[in-house]
Amino acid sequence: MQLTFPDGKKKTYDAPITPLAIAKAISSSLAKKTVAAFLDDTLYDLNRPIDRDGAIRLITESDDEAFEILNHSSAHLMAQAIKRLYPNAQFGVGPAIEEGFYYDVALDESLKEDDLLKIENQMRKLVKENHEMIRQEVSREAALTFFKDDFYKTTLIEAIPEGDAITLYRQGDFVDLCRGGHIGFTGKIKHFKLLSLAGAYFRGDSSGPMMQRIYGTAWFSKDALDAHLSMLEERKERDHRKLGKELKMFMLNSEVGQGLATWLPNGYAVRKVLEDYVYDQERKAGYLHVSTPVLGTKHLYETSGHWDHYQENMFPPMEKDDETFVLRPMSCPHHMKIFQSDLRSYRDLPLRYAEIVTQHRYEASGALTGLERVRAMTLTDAHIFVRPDQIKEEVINAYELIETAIADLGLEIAYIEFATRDDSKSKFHDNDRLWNLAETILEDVLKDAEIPYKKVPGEAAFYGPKIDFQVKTVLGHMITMSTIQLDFLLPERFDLNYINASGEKERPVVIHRGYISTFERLMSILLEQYKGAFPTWLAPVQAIVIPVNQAVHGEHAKALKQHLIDLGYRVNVDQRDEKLGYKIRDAQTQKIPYQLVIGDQEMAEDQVTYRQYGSSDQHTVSTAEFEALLAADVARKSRPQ
Ligand code: TSB
Ligand code: ZN
Repeated sequence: MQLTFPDGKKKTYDAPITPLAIAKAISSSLAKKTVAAFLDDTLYDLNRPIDRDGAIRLITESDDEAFEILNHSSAHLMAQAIKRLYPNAQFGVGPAIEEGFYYDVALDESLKEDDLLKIENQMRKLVKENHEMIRQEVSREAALTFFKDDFYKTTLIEAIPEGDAITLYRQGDFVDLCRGGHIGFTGKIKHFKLLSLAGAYFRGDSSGPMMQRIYGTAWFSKDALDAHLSMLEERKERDHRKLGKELKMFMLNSEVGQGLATWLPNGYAVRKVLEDYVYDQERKAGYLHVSTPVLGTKHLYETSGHWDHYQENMFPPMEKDDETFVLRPMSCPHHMKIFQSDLRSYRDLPLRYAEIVTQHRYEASGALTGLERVRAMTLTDAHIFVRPDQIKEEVINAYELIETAIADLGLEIAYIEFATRDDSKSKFHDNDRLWNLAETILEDVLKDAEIPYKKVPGEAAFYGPKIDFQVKTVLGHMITMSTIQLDFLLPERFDLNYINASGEKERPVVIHRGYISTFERLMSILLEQYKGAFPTWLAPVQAIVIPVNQAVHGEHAKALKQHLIDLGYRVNVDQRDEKLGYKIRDAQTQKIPYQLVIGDQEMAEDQVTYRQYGSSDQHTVSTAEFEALLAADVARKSRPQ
């Protein structure tokens, strides 16, 4: 048997050899770090003998694949521990996931957080016992016989395609059905933690039994585990749902309805700044603002094709008198009607209609997440009607407008997704000529403008391909924010025309543009990004005036507050009869950017003593100086100082 190593060297062996033995022969430190191996494209467990020729690549702890192997093995380790503690336990699936692993368990009793510690301790015992994880290939019949009393595993075995190998893994007294890719010995799993419990349907099927899912995570070093755990802590702290509640930004209430967010005064203050920003930037960039209804006739949405291709995301129709209405999931058809409402000449184009659009989409209840994915949303939308020769310039204009906004918001574009169609027929309109045209043009624009992108087939809108701007939140979570979509279909379905230079009718092309997403999604991103401590231009309350002594300085403080409000700032005054220190701490909890303390000197000299959020430094300046400083802070938006 001959193995070829990545450096091209070949070695001959006279007997089957495990990846561990191969590593040991090279060095003992390599053996310690080796996790498994690839023989050509087949993954070999650390202790699975290799008995044929091929290209060998050892996987060590620092390789991308290693984390998955460790975590998959940890799921087995956890199952073994559970089986020891609860001999009647049965198991569904237990895969490695992006940040760890889980296993679905069927138990008579329902587990509590405390039980996780118990299971974890049992796992540590099994690590000490250092069981070898032994792979065994078996026939379908043998597998079914082995698991004959186990509904879950027999169901899983039956789902394995005919002809595929079936393998069992044994570690001590515990045997599991598994495709493999293991670390060979329980003793190699050292740094892990069980994290949480959830309910999960067996194989995700809501008509089947409900199981208990246990999540955990395993790492190769204590430092890596600790770092991950503190990241999880930080993520909890930054969760926009938690922050939104604490800072009284928005409300999600089941009586109002699932996925229907209510903006409270603080949240709306932020949203209004963003609305004004959008309006202003668009006005400067030549957009025309319009306003259209949240309902339309079902017929309007049949004409556009939404009814055929987007119906599952729409709320059901409403009938009244002789008309049938739908709540709009998008505004495009309304904007098509605006274009159609007048005679258009080639000189009128591009025509850029922008609107802050409230729209409704039926999202599955399981998909709803705080403000990030809702059912009623307000989009910073636009539809740009162009001549074919204007497509490129307008896509680039839209791109630049979005790029500026993302920077103004202090966010970063992680990457651009170029979403095209795939062959799933019902999702996309079926005019191949228009599809190919739109995809080619959009891709050419991206290439010409040297905008790097990632192609994702199947993610296009039903009417055309799009480029989606993916933003990465501080926690590493990717989220679609802005979008530019190229559409040849809707102009055709609405029979839109303009008169060209030779007096003939021509078809315009539409660019759909989502500017800074919906306010709901954007708010979720911003809350997490800033941990609720908004930069001054966005903060719901930008400054709070705090009199040292309410009886003496209260009136002056109130007048200063009103003066700053009149200048256009959002300012409060704290007129409670509380100690100064208490009021300052309270302002800090509300994450107000500026605290302005007014005492005798400030009152006499027309000064303020200010302190910024997160700092204990105090500065005494004239009121006029403070105003200039505030103006400069607001003007730079979220860009660094
Ligand atoms: C840009 N017709 C186009 C429009 O002209 C359109 O609606 N495109 S979209 O379907 O991609 O949606 C635009 C943006 O809305 C998305 O990029 C995303 O940022 C945001 N969005 C989509 N669904 C939701 C949702 N359920 N909750 C919150 N925001 C959403
Ligand atoms: Zn649209």
